[in-house]
Amino acid sequence: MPLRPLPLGSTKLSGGFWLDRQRTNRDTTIPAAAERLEEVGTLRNFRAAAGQEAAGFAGKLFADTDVYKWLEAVAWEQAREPSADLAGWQSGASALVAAAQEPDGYLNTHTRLALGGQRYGDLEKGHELYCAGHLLQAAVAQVRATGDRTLLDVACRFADHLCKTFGPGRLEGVDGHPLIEMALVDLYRETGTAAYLELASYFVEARGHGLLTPPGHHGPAYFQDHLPVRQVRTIAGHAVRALYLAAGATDVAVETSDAELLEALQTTWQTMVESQMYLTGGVGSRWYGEAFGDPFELPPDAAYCETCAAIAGVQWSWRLLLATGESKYADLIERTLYNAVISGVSLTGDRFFYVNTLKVRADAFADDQRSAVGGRQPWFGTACCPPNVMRTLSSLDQLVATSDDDGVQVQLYAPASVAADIPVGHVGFEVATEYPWHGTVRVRITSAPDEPWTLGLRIPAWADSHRVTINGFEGPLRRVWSVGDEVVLELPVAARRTRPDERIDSVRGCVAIERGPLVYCFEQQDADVVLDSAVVAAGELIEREQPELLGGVTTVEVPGRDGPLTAIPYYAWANRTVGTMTVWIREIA
Ligand code: FUB
Ligand code: ZN
Repeated sequence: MPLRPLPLGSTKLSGGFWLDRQRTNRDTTIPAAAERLEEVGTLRNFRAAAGQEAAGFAGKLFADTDVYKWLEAVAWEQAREPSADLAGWQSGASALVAAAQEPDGYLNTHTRLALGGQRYGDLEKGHELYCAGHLLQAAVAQVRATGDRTLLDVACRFADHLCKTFGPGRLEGVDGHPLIEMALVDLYRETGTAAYLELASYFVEARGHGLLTPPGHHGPAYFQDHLPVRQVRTIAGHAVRALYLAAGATDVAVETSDAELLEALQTTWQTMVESQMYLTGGVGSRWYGEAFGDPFELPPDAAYCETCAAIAGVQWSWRLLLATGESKYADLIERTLYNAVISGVSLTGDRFFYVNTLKVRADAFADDQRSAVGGRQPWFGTACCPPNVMRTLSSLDQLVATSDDDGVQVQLYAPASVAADIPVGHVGFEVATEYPWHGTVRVRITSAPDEPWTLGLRIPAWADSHRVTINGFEGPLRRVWSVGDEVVLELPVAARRTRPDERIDSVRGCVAIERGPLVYCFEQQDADVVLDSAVVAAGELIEREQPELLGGVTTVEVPGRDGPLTAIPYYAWANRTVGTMTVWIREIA
């Protein structure tokens, strides 16, 4: 792999935008989830499956995953900073999960409580391996973050059972909802057990051969069973499924040195970015099937952009970044995190968007709990998104930097301390910045060997210029560094206008405002004219730092035909009132 992730704990966010969000996640979101998981019966399902309480199954058939994703967040949080609450949640819920496991390693509370223990009867819709996948991921997080092997033992027993059950000459099938592929590779990396990688590889290769019967009116693309993964060039079907599969297939390609598969995945990623992705990094333009649309089918008002799909996109891009070293993947991680992911949770941390639309019309009608028109919700009947946000924020430090044999690369700009062991020795540095509000990034070397190494600084594709100085002078970033050396990167975060591809008919003739990595939007409450018919004009974009607004943002005033309009960062919309909102706005030609 060209790039490697840094070991857990070697990168620590120390302030700024993302640490604020991590604090809210830790102090509000994760504790609130502990209450919700009890209130709605998700934890009780485990007690009932373990025979500790008499109760029927509550929730959706994949509800176990809500506990697993939350446990994953709890684990990553403890790596950031242990606490008695976190430790208590971890030991309590992990013991419950272990108690619910069956003697042969199988574990699924829905199967036990609602199906009388009947397994694998509905691979299309049953989500049994999807649930297993989230358990495996939580287990890997737990042992890495805390050293606690409770879930890892459960996960390995379950994975061993899966290896005995699935594969050529055994049960030949795949799960309707991918995820197990990525999770098995994670478990393989943690344990070194080759059978887990082999099973992941089997699941990737078996897909696309019509093993599944599509549900309802859907076709096989709904769960990516229309084409073998290595033949896909345009991503299709249910967005979360498609992206988890792509991430897992990338893991398999890397671990098996399968260049053909990796190339197919890179091409598919490129097609997605060029033609199937919203400006926010959100994906999924169809409510029907929660699915990708055709190329350039990107209606802003009907956007689905599920929070989980954005998170899955980050996971896939991270894997491709490591596999190729190409910074366009980190660019998309940044775009998606700042926009499509973080819009999924309120500034207060206790309300969530499932759907991250790019436009809400006046008098829009919320006929679905998932609709953004109703504002962020405290929880959902299908509660996949909230705990997915939690684990993403808790593990964000891990995306800040990477390393290779030549040095360390800063991938996300945030106040942080970074340390890494590279072949020439131990390196360390501190990053200070007010990114994304200001474009100055200072890196101060705190530890350096006597040999040359390269400090890599990603230049985002949105930056049309940049300047780097070392101790005040321009020069190469490969050198023998000394403790105290200071590198200053200047990125032009000034507000800019972005125009859509002509082929996206629903926003043709419109413009969007971006500033650094942030996409902006207009809310009716900031406008004196009716937003649905507002038109913006040429002229200066006026930026205003507003420390008291929405947790501290920079707004952008845009000249309009009928007076100026104020734009706020998209992630912050619907945090005051919920009303008309738009990212794209008509522009006078
Ligand atoms: O099917 C499990 C989860 O529920 C999916 O990932 C989401 O899209 C939602 O449909
Ligand atoms: Zn979701």
